[in-house]
Amino acid sequence: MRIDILTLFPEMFDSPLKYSILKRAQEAGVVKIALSNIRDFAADAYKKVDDKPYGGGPGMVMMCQPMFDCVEHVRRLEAEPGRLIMLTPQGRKFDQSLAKELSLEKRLILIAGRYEGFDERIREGLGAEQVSIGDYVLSGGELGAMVVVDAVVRLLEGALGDETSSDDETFSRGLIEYPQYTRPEEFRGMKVPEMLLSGHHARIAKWRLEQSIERTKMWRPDLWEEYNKKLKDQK
Ligand code: 6GU
Repeated sequence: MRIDILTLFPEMFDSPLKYSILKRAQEAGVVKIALSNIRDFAADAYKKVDDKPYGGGPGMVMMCQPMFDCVEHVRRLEAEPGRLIMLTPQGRKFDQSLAKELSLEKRLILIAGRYEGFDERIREGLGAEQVSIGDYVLSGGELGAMVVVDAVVRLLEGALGDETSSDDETFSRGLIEYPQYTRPEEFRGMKVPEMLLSGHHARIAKWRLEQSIERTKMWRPDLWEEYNKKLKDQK
């Protein structure tokens, strides 16, 4: 997969892309991540990328021209046009199923905005989708883009180590994860559940599923409702 990230602050991505799974996935050639600075496409000597909103109001709005030029430039770098996504609080809520969906694409182009927002013609004229990472306002789309990149890349074939798999974890089945323990068997009087020391793989699997169900009911009743609706629909 190729991921282009268009931003006014490419340096913000240096550190998140440098560690662990994202680092290994890039080194292994599972993903290529290319950063473009929107400001490089500003047309005037002041490198202006934002301007006052028509009709008045607070803040500044991202201008069309640098954004169109930047998108058209990165598009020309590869034959694959890619799926164009603007990160904005108005977008479709990002979740594991959207992460899965995006992980099937050959290319993503992510636009991280700043200021009060984008000129509406950017979305319209470029045919961009909008994605939000949750119902709160961030000061820019960069953190949203990082969240999307992380959640998508770890789903790509070969991104996780051989023995780890993303099939089994929280959300992939619509349930949250069962409790995990590692050594020692007892820490400050707190014991690892007997069951996990039993070596009965089938019983352990059953226990874990029960735990997942109990925890989902307790901590994420919204997911539990969703899970039951899906089960019903399948029948
Ligand atoms: Cl993707 N961007 C901004 N600026 N705010 C957000 C967001 C994205 N997702 C939630 N809030």
